[in-house]
Amino acid sequence: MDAQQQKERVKEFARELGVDDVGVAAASSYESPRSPVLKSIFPGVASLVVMAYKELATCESENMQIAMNGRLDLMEFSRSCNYKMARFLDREFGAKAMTVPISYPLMMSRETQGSVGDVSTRHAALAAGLGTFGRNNLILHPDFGSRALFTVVMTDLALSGDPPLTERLCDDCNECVESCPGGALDVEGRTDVMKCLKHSQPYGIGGNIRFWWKFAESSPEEQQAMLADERYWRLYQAGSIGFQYFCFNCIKNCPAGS
Ligand code: B12
Ligand code: SF4
Ligand code: SF4
Repeated sequence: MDAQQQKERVKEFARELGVDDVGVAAASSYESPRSPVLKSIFPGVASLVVMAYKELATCESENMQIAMNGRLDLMEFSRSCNYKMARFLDREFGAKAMTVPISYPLMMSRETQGSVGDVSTRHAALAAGLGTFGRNNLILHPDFGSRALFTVVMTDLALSGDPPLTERLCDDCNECVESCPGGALDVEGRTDVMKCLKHSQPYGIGGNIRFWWKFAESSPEEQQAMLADERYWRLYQAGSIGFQYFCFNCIKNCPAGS
């Protein structure tokens, strides 16, 4: 089997898994200036298999439990697809493979502020021809627009890469910018991470630290009241499921996609 036939076999397997779209990139065409160099993670990496998943309509719900549950469903499904794809590459071609998740685990430190992925799945999707950047700094997929999420399987198998898309899929309607509650998209080409986090993850690490700081300085009566407060209960849930998003505006309000 040549590199082209191997790629077709890999794509066929991805579709059998139920993945919505799949693309392949040569590792050398991945460019993400702020993320670590791929070879520092996987010295033999030759190709990236990038899988795309359509976000469910749950992201449109004002009920944030239902909205997040759709994302959790997608994350669980994509984790299984990643594992199966990695095992397939090993079984079928004797190739080494390493998986990259939708989001977590992520390098957490004050320096990176939990905002730099070890492998940027957006830049991998761009290199694999699965979409192009929009005004919301997300990759717009030709069919799913902003409602597309990506996982990556890195492999030492040299597969033939897909051509990058050249079409601009964003029509600059500005809906994403106007509906962002924190003004995180005001500067073109840059998401203000802190402004986004404040609204999209109010019970994330910042909220957690503030809560426990205040708790430590409070009297026993105040502490009791704090533990009975909805804020603590929400922090508890966000922590136990990993994290919880409370904003999907820049994806749900984007009209791109067919
Ligand atoms: C950490 C993280 C976050 C952090 C920080 C994001 C950040 N730094 O931009 C926070 C919590 C703020 C966040 C928010 C969101 N995230 Co997030 N996040 C990630 C994660 C895990 C890493 C991102 C990363 O590596 N950033 C660091 C480097 C690579 O980014 P960067 O160099 O700053 O890149 C920016 C610029 O270089 C610029 N850029 C680069 N090239 C080009 C080219 C052009 C033409 C333009 C205009 C811009 C541009 O755009 C980038 C974004 O600002 C990725 C998954 C992953 N492993 O990649 C998901 C990911 C980016 N998130 C995703 C989503 C959906 C969201 C949210 C909508 C939250 C939600 N409710 O789901 C918001 C959207 C925010 C937004 N509009 O930008 C998806 C996006 C899917 C897509 N279609 O693109 C990803 C890819 C998850 C996935 N695996 O699918 N996220
Ligand atoms: S997720 Fe919400 S807060 Fe973050 S950039 Fe998108 S619209 Fe703004
Ligand atoms: S909402 Fe409009 S401006 Fe924003 S990314 Fe989508 S098409 Fe582009």
